[in-house]
Amino acid sequence: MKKLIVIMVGLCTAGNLLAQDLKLWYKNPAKIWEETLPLGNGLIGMMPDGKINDESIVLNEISMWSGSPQDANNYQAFNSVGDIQKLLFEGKNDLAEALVNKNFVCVGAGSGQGNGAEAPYGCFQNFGYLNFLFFHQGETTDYKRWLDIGEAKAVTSFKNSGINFKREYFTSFDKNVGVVRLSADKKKSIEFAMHFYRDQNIENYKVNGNEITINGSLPDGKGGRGIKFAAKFMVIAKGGTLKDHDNQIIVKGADEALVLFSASTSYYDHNPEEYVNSEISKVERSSYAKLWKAHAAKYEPVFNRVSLQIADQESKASVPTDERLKAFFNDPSQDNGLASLYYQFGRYLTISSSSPNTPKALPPNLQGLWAHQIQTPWNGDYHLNINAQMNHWGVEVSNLSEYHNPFIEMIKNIAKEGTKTAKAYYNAPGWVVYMMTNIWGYSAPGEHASWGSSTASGWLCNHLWEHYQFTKDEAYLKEIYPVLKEAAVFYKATMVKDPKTGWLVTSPSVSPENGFKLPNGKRAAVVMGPTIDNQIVRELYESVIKSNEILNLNDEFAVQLQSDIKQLAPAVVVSKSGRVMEWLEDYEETEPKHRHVSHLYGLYPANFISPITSPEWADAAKKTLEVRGDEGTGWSRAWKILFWARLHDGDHSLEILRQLLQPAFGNSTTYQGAGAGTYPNLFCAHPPFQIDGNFGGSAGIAEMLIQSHDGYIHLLPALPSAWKDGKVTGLKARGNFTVDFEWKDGKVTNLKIKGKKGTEVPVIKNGEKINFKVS
Ligand code: FUC
Repeated sequence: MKKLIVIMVGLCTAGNLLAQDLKLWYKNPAKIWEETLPLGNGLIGMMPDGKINDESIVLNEISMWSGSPQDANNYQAFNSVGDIQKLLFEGKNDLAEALVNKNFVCVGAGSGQGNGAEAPYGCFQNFGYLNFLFFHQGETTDYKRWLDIGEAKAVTSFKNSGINFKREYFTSFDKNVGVVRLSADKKKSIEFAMHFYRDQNIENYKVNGNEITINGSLPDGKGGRGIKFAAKFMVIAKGGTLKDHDNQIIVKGADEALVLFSASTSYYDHNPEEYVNSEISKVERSSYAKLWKAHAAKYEPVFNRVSLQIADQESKASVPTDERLKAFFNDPSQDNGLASLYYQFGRYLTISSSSPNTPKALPPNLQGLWAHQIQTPWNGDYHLNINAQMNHWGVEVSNLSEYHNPFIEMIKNIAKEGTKTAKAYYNAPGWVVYMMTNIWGYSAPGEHASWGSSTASGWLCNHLWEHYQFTKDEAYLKEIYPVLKEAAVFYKATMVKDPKTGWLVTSPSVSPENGFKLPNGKRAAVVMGPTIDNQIVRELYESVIKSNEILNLNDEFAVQLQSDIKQLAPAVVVSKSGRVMEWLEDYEETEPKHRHVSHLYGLYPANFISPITSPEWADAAKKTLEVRGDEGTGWSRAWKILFWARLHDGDHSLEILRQLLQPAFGNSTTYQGAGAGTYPNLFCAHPPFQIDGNFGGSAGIAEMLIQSHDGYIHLLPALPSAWKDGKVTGLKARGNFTVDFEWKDGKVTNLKIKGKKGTEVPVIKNGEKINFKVS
């Protein structure tokens, strides 16, 4: 009887708070790259496929970039800007666009239309493959492979000829090395041949006893050599025999083997060969246990800053991840655990694809740091009209603030290059960069007006400011103030007065990357004052004005901005159809369901549009989203999760999370959403793989649980009805607060806010505005 009551209670409640489920796991080896499991320490990456007889591990190094520094600015461009602006004043956008394409784009090959591997722009590329041939002959049973994101470790295990084999892989967060341990429960069972493979640009390949060393260099895109790279592999076998043969190391009859891997490039201003020798020498005498302990001690405290449990009726942890994806797409309410796993996977990818404590660390690129091709899609670069930004949307709220730093450093560097671009295109002071960059500091516009002529400098400043908002670090704010200010200096110097409205607007520009129909029936993309620019410039001016106040700088320039800001276009103009206008004119879009929703920049990441502070604009944003539709490429879906979260509609956010997690098995490239979703290894499918959707989706889940942009710490602002009960610890709110709480039946319980002791902070809890004492 007692048992029956317990079961009944179990059925009646919303679900159980189960332990965090932090494993991706599969019953079969990976057949395609998008099934392999990503490991990385921010510098190097490994993706094992777990094949039984011929395992291949895709290797990466985040600075593996071809190309070289180039000046792609057209220093004559400023001579045309007046004519372009005049044509725009006259409504001749098609002619203005032709002139932009002629005189206002980059010089030279630019990004090589996204195929810049051999151009000066270059591309991020695969490092190579570590290939194993194992000599298993019997039948294999009990096969399983997994990635434990709580430990940052992958494992393949199976039984062959009655012997249990285990392969463990991790990229250490302690020393910069990759580690593979091959073991079995019967002595003398470890037998394999191992070699390194890369089909281009290898200059030396040496096998010597238990070591393989390689080096080479990548084309600089100007007919010479650019980045130098090197790698070293070492096999340490227990028992058995080891010999080198041809390009391979062959191990027979060993009890166990440890494979160590180090890779680096000259990007870091060191000799990569010396570097890999030194990294391997630091670990070659360490036991696996010692290596593991040092790795865990560095990784786990960072990962464990946040925990998330969303209650489920029953755990689905025993279902393989690819099958869970399919089931989630049918009914997301049956597996809340997958939503929290996906959230934590985003945090895992952040920690794995950037190394904030390393000098010259790079931020995650379009693929994080994982690539299996030489010519990566869109050069695996840093696209600045949504993608590189989205890669950082979750870092602050998800308690990984220092993972913003490599991006912030990149912004500071590109700001220096961008002073040349401001001169070249407008003969203006300050700095500007356009919609893409690379590790070489590219700042010029792209090759074509329709996608290459939006400025990104203002949007990048959003990241500088948000980092301050969350950390409240005034020393940092002082450091970045000149970067914010000089970005504003550029806009102030170059904006023009729209003759119709009298507003100060950017010109020329585009609303990324959408176009419209002109009254003469022609299509165009180039305009003055697209809504996104109006919002970005307003936000930038506000942050300069506020920084000047906070830092007591008495900067006359910030005072001038106070009058300029009054002349800017409003952040939102509502169209006759009740939507947020994308341009100054109420044009008909060429693609009404375009993946970019740039005119809602003011809803997220900025905060001009809010159901609390500007409900009419929030209604217009809702209408805009309804017309734009839920579908889209991977990152577009992720952005829409955030939009609906900001509109406080958790059920709609969850519906789009369902679509973001749509099982994706193709890897072609499409723009309108066909094939978009999530690959079996939980990588986001644009398609092809693009990591922004992972980071955006993870940020979206956080935004459903906490928001702090409206002057309140708003708890559960967009809780889906399926997420009845749950518990979260360690989320961050603006003001440098750390927030833990539980919720039951949608109501917050057990709230704890850590921060400056004794302060009272405005909180919205269960729909009520209260002041909460910080502990
Ligand atoms: C932008 C987007 C594309 C793609 C590319 C890398 O140009 O419009 O969809 O994500 O970046």
